[in-house]
Amino acid sequence: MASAAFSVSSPAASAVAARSKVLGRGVNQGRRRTGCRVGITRKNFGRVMMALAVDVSRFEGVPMAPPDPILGVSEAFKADKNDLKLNLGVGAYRTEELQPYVLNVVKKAEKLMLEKGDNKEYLPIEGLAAFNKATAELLLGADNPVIKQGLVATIQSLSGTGSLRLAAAFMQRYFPEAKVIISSPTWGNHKNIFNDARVPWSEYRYYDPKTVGLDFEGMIADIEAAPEGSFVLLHGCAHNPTGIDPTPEQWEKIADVIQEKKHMPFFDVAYQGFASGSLDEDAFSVRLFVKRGMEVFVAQSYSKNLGLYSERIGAINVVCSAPDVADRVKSQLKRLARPMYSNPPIHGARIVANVVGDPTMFGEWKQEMEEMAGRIKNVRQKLYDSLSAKDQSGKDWSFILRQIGMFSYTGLNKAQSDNMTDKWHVYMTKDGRISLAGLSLAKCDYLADAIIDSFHNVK
Ligand code: KET
Repeated sequence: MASAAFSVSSPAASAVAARSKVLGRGVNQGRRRTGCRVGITRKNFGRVMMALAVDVSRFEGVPMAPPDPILGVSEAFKADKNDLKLNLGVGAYRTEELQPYVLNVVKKAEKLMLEKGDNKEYLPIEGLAAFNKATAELLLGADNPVIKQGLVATIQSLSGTGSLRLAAAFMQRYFPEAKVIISSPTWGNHKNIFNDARVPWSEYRYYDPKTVGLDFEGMIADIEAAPEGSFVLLHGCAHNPTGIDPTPEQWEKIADVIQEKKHMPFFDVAYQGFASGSLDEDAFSVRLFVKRGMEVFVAQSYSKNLGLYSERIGAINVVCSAPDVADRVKSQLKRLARPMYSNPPIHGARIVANVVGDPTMFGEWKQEMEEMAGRIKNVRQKLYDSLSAKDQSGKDWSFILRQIGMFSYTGLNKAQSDNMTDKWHVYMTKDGRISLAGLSLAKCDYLADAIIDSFHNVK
């Protein structure tokens, strides 16, 4: 006899009951699959009234999670068999032939590492010392006084995401009253990170659809209106998804308001060197805040600028007002990391330390970074040219040229983005973002056709 109704109170158990009913799963069937028995048997004067024993998985109450809005796009792309398909979803650099790219300098560093026969011992909780030194110096400038004075607590963590998550855990523990304000829009995972760390967040205005530019007044007003002592999440450069950054003058004003309101600046630096091609130029915003003597959080990633996506190499830096504060903050970051993932992986850390520590390789890296940034700029220009030549409506596409970094925020809405994928096999995120790093010059005309069709023919 298959399942029958039984009375339970928890939602998970109700889901079990409902699904078992639908599935019509038999007792033995369930037991074979799961080996666990869930249910109740009610007896009536020695006679079994209903066969209520239902064998189902203990995970019956676990619903299917939706695909990730960014990484899920790559999965959908892989499943598409059409030759025209184009993956402009995830921000990952491709060559002009649309192939993944391992930097030559990374291969060189790996070869040296192999020859040296480095071991695979555990790293300390805070990571590789040579990496931590290199990463803080890249971010702040090697001769920055805050480094010399021991004011920076740096912990190697699991790339940008893991570093943000560690900082969020720190916030939750030591600033339980504080909330973080994030730009509208922002990288989708920011919300997940703060949600999972139980850090409340709200949005500040950033993007103005009318001008396809920065809503600077809105941004300043919202940062000003946030409760004193809020954390303000800022994209160090190449804002994701909009590709719109404040000007140096605007950064000064943002710093003014944050300082006045005693907020805590919290930078996400995932694209240093990728926006302009220059590591120093792209660190302008962070260095400006540090120069003012402010305490600052900065999460760093080497996924994009060194192409180390799957090595999960990055860091969280906390610039503090005194060396003993930095020591204490660092000790607590280590304490948080230990039960989460114990200690970070060594391979990517060694690559970064070797590349940055060797003047020849450092030079080669900068050159390759410039080439990558340059290829994206070329594609950006070509896409604009194609759109302007093909679109007869008179629409101004020049916002594409004003955006920087890996992405273009096209302004296409969800239905239009769906059309891009369903009709044209162009995979992109549903907020209208396309990764120009996944586009080639050869595909610009095709993409322009897809965008024009979606923009004008889909509401
Ligand atoms: N911050 C920003 C702003 C960002 O765009 C990414 C990645 C990260 C942090 C984290 O990268 P990590 O590899 O953890 O160091 N963004 C691309 C990939 C992703 O969504 O994970 C993207 O937006 O496509």
